[in-house]
Amino acid sequence: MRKFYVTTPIYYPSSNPHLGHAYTDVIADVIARFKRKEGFDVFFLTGTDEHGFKIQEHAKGAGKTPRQFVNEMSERFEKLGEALNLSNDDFIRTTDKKRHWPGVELIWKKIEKKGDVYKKKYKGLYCSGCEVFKKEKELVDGKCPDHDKEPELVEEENYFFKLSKYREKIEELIKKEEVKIAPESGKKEILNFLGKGLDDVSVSRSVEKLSWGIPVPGDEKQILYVWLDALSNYISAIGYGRDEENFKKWWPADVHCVGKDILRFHSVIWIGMLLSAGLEVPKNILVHGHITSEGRKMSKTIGNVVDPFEIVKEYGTDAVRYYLLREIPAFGDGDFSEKKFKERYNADLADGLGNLISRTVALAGKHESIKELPGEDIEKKVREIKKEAESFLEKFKFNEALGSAWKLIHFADRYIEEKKPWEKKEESVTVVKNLIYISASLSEMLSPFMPETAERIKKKIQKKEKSPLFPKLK
Ligand code: ME8
Repeated sequence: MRKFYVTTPIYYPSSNPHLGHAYTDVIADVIARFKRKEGFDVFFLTGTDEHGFKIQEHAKGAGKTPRQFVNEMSERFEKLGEALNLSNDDFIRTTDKKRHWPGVELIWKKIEKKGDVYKKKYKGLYCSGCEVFKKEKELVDGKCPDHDKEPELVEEENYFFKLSKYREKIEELIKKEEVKIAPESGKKEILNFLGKGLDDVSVSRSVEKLSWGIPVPGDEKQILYVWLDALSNYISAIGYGRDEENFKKWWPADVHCVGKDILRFHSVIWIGMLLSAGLEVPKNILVHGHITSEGRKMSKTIGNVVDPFEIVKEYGTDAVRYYLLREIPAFGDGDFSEKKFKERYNADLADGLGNLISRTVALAGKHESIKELPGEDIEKKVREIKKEAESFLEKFKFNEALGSAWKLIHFADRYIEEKKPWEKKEESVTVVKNLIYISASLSEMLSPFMPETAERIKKKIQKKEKSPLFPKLK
């Protein structure tokens, strides 16, 4: 059986999860479910990134120890996974000393042994929102544009990783698509960035400044940079440094799903670290845009967040999954508003899909059992549409794959209108048979996107259940 390893970023549990986190979760889940359906042995990983300044500050603000704080907050991200019906196989926490730390320590040792680590006095502007040193020219009015915050001036001696040494190799891997960045615009952005040269990066902080993290192996006075710690989750979770066999089974990752804000970390620093440690590189990096609200990136720091638990509670898991996958273009930004959400829900789920299933059930009710195969023309149409949807999914174009499924719904609606089975009794068996086949095919096509709905469609058709699939919203 061929393997497939898919990951989400590990989220900072600095405050409650919001709809932006839900988005990456859901797209990674669709990929995982789709690949399982295709017969792959899938490992789907998510988790939380629990060290660093940001967490240290937030814990302090909440009057808790970092340990207490992350235990409570990380659970909320796990709960979000449950609310979204994620099929993840694991949830890694970077504070897990047994499962995560050995992998981080091993990759550090490999990088050090390669001669790629050196100590240097350094002065720079640190944004704890990004957990990164910023260049003067990246600031707007002296502030980090993503976090609306002035970075802190930091001056100390720490360890540096010779990232510059790997610039050409990283460039080549991305150009040749050995590390394939989708979409093309993401690839271009990174090649453009690499084209300007690459600096070495600071990869540790003094323990007096930052105590909440993993100590540098062999130097207790320094704490590893949170990104080096975090990126290693992708190998630590599958056994790097503690279970070689399992690690070999899953690595390299088939796809890392990331928001565009963290593409550079994944396509430059992470690839550099892996090259230095002599490890294979991930095959794909799937970059998505941001969910905006009030025209700005939805973010905890900006404070314009939508609570995913609330909308799941109000509208149901699959309606939320559907909205995210359909309304947010796979590679661009997309806005969330409750008004738009309701419009989509009513038009596509209640009137579109729901109505087709209700009509099919109502028509099927008149016939005892229908076991024959569908007509050839219908089978051909369904096959074509399914193929189209699958090819969109292979390219991670989720909204377009759903568009194909809705093409089938519109086709079935037209078919009913044309055939008018309620008028021509003798033809109605054929029409119902075809509609049942279409409904079953829709259930299958939609299963990676809306797993519960897919099951409910099957049940409704089998049991001729009349209740609506998606009751209309006011
Ligand atoms: O960056 N729209 O964690 P984070 C869409 N811990 N996606 C969004 C989003 C939005 N408005 N806001 C967040 C970190 N995301 C690091 C990652 S990985 C080794 C370490 C999603 O909690 C998106 O995937 O800030 C983004 O990349 C991720 O959450 C960042 O989450």
